Amino acid sequence: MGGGMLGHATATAFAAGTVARVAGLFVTFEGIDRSGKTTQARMLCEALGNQALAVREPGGTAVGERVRDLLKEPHVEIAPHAEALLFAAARSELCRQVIRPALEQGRVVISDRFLDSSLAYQGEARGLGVEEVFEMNRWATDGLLPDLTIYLAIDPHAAAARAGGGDRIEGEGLALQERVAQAYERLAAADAGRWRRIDADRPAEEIHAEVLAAVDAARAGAPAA
Ligand code: ATM
Repeated sequence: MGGGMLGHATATAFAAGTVARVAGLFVTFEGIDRSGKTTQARMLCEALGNQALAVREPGGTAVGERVRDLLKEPHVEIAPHAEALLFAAARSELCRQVIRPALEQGRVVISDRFLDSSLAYQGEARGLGVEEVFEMNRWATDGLLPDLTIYLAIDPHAAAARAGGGDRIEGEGLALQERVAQAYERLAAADAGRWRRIDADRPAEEIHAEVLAAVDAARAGAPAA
């Protein structure tokens, strides 16, 4: 398994902000494959209406969508370092072209996955090291972090029983999803101010109500957890 979770010094420096905070609210959804992120991101977006902007990772820009196709292609072999760099390249474009401008206009940006996916999948599950992947992404994104990260927690066996899946990473099976789930648990526990852990093995409407409450709390400046 990869390096440790974020060191205290790094987490503190990043929380303090290397880049000035912008207006708006940046909400991300995280979780293993088939945890319901995409459904919940859509429901939140619909609930917020025009003030919301939905994005997905990787994707959302010309480069990002092409990188997405490459990363999802089942027959392309990609080594872990290149995989991490490709996700970060797509993320960098999305931050500069879409997310930051929308936040500066005061919108609520809702992203289906962000930097924490790279920490969990590439940093921890692929063994590249969470600190290393974090630093590389900090450079790629100019230090943009979500205001609120919703973690949809579900047992990997229960998630596997749900329909869907099938791309290159999803096809790697339960062992990878278990490592990723453990990584998410540690990341969420290490920064309770940003993360909100929600039990995802429940009806979508129940989860949505908790998501809305967490977003309201984040807007009011209250701790997310
Ligand atoms: P979706 O589940 O959101 O479609 O993402 C596709 C895959 O990309 C997903 N695989 N599985 N299981 C998670 C993976 N991924 C990473 O490994 N690192 C990242 O930084 C991102 C954004 C996604």
